[in-house]
Amino acid sequence: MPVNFVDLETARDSDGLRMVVVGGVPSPWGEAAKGILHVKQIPYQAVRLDQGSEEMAAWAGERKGPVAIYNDEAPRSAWDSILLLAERLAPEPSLIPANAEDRAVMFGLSHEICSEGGLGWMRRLQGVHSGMSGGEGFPPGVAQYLAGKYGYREEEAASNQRRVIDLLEMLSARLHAQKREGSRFYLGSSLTALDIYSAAFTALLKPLPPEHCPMPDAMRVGFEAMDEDTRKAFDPIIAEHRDFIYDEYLELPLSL
Ligand SMILES: N[C@@H](CCC(=O)N[C@@H](CS)C(=O)NCC(=O)O)C(=O)O
Repeated sequence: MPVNFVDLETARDSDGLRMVVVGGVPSPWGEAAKGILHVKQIPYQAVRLDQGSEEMAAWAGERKGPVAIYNDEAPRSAWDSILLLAERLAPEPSLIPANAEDRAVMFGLSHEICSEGGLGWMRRLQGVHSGMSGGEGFPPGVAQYLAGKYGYREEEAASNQRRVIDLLEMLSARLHAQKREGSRFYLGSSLTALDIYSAAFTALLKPLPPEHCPMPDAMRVGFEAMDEDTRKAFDPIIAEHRDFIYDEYLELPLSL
């Protein structure tokens, strides 16, 4: 079922789970959260983020997405807090390994994808850098806006690029090793939240095709832009894994 979008008043006046999400583009943090809720069949109302709305900021506590709000509990915006809430609301199917060591690996690798300094964060800064230096990244206005909000510093561009390459190589090496063991998942032989994070964050390198992911052309160019070395590090196995996870577990087309 497509995501149930409602307006702010409707969401605010409701109980249960509500989620503020970025609209119009496949924002990977939001798409991962939607994917987790879909796999667990947790019903929720979604509201598209309006960065200029004081009322929305007062309710959600910030001007970013996603923010998950359950009943009268405090809003949750961190990727891991949203995952833990989803596990609490619907323990099955579990997306977090029961074994402590596997769990540590799952959260560690997910951190490298989703947290500050991780793949998503650094790809965003790469798009900002290229958009601000006349390249093919985000359109200049968008790049300027994201630069101020997400800590862009020009002198860090080269180390940001190295981090992206390093993470892409680490993730693809793991998928290749798993494939040799006969598994299509990052960890063991079943789906974890890590598979969903990787699938969603691949949008920042190669968004799903327009029939599955409609988005403004200029933003698609920004999501896809990459230098030659980053392109070489983006092993096809990462997008193949993404296609497998979307085909088998997630919902297409995306509801943006
Ligand atoms: N809170 C998330 C990250 C949130 C985030 O980076 N949101 C971006 C996703 S593209 C956003 O809201 N962008 C739109 C904007 O800043 O206006 C986490 O660290 O787990």
